[in-house]
Amino acid sequence: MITFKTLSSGITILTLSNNYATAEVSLYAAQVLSFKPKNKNDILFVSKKSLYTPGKAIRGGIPVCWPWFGPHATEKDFPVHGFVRTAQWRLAGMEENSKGTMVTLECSSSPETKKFWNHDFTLSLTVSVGKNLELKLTTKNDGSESVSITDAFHTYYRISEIANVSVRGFDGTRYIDRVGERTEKTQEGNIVISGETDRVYLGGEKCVVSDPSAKRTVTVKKDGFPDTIVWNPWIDRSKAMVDFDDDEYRNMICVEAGSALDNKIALAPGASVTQKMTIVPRG
Ligand code: TA6
Repeated sequence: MITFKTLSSGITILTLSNNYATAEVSLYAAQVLSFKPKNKNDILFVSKKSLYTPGKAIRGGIPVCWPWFGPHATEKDFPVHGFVRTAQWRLAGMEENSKGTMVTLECSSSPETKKFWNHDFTLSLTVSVGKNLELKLTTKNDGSESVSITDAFHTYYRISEIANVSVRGFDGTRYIDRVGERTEKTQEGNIVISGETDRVYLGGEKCVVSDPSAKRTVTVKKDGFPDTIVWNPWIDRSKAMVDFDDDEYRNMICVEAGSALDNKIALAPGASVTQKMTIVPRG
């Protein structure tokens, strides 16, 4: 079943529910905000101080960073993580079958997007809600010149307590540490967080976020996203964010499927690329 509600700010939220799970997807930003397997707690985190205001990013769920990840390479005033996480998308399709419930949202170039990125494109996101949550992002270059993008599903997971959580799957993987001066390092063992963390892991097809206190693991599989970004703002950065409560860093971790930094995706005129992330909850 798919139902709609509109918030006082004008943002429309779709609720997708079936025998397996319930999920919420905002049409503004095409952002998945909630994924609750039947009779279980939410897998995703949204800040209680999040703004649901057109023009501002929603703090949590799965923001779509596109067509650049992080700050713009040259324009300091351009939005961080691109412009589609603050864009209105349109509903392009809905489907229900025995495996789950799907919606497809689309966003395309306009005079507004061309202020930041002077190219013609169609971006389409299919969200499938079943036992797993699957997101499929297709970028199509509608212009007559080649383009290149970086992007990410900036996924915020809800966790019981940051000190008790680990991320498996990166032992021996190189990463760029983005806290302070950028440095390249190699992961040894599981990732555990004990301070501000902002890393781009260069490789790995799948990882597992393990939260023993919540008796839960979440496996993140990806296809077409070479990188995984792991972020926790810790104490000082949490305090500096207006849309994030001071203590909330304890109950979230971002594990993001991305094609970031130097992993640019080039698209010839008329070409398209599809990238996929699947979240498999257990427990
Ligand atoms: O993905 C990690 C990151 O790029 C961090 O550097 C951090 O700033 C975070 O995203 C959040 O960015 P935002 O623009 O949503 O505040």
